[in-house]
Amino acid sequence: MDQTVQKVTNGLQGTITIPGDKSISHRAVMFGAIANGTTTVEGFLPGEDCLSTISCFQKLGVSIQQNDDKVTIEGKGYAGLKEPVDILDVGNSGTTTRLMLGILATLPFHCVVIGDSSIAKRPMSRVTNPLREMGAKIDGRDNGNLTPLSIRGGGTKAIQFESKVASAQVKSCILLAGLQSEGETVVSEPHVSRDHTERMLRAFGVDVKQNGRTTSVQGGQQLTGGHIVVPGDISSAAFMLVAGAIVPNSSITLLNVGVNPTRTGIIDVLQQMGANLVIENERTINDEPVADLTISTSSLKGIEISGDIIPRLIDEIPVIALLATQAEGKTVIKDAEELKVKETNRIDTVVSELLKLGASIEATDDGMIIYGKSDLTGSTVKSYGDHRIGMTMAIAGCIATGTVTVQESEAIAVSYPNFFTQLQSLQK
Ligand code: SPQ
Repeated sequence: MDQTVQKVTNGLQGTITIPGDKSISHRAVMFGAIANGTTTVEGFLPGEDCLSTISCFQKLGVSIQQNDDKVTIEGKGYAGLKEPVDILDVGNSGTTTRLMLGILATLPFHCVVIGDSSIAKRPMSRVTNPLREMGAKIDGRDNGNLTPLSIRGGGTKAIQFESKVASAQVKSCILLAGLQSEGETVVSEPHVSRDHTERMLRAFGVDVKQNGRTTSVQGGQQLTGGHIVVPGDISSAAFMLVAGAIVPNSSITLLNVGVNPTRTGIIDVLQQMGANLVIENERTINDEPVADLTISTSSLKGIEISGDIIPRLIDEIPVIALLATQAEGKTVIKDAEELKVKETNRIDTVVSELLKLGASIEATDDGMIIYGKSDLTGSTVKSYGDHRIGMTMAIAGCIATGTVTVQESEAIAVSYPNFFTQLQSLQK
């Protein structure tokens, strides 16, 4: 589906409530499914990825009712999960694939996991290899690296695993498998990745130990259902934050944004570039920090983004690249090779599509270099089926002269189903 976006002439103004966090919504459903007792979720993200998680766990025999942002999960512990008759289709969701494999690795039955054409290209050996080491039987294309994957779990043993990549999906997968394995499972990573799994497992009554880049759980722990309130997704808010910073005469307030420090790299970048950003009403919900953010247009300067901050803003790099096209001077993004294994190779897709609009940007082996400030010109661009590329291009349309036509814009529903409605509501 093509979506056209016109240059915004009178600025973006107003207040919106950012929809639920995708990472936290997935985890609420999965942990509710393996917990004992009922879990109720409020603020759930009804995006396609999280609906895939619900559908997979329903196929595993768990009773789950979802109505917009409310979900009720009738957990019966691990014993409540049964061998599915059907394949488990994860759609476009890497989080569903990798976290669910961690749970399936401990269950004594057979499952087949498939996804869409993007999932079929994403590397799974980063989780299937350690899960095999723990004792799960896994096969699939490319020796178990690519979907479709078949898995027969059960009888797993704890592992001491040193991950080569800073990935919350890898860390969460191994910790989930560790919960039902004999002994203590320890995962370490090169930089700290998002810690929603650790925080939410504690809310479900699990003892999780964390020390710097190392996290561990003791096997044999049971989860107890409860009430989870999901904050707004800072990765979705990022598109509106960038719009507010670069569209002339804008001032917008985003309510209920999750500001977990493992996710707030975008805030640090905006502040370092000179954005006019106010953080208010800071509070904590279910052990997750939340705040309201107000951003207004300002002049920006280029910076270097590398090292420890990368996992804290990995999903925001496409829209940060757009932001950098409007900053004076050079912005260098390094240490971000992980972008190559997302829904698309996001180094290639963001560079190729911003070039079509007239940006001065070049790809590097581990990131990109952007030279600002450039005037962007409307053109036809593609999302390549990647929600974050689609939204980046739509925000570019707000400042480009003429019209930006975003092809395959339906991908945006993966994480931000009401993106265009909210963007429209900010225009006078
Ligand atoms: O779920 P999926 O498809 O992997 O989604 C993405 C996204 O842009 O929405 C990545 F493509 O987010 C990941 C994120 O990049 C969600 C996530 C999580 O919920 O644990 C962790 C990050 O991935 P990783 O591989 O670094 O662990």
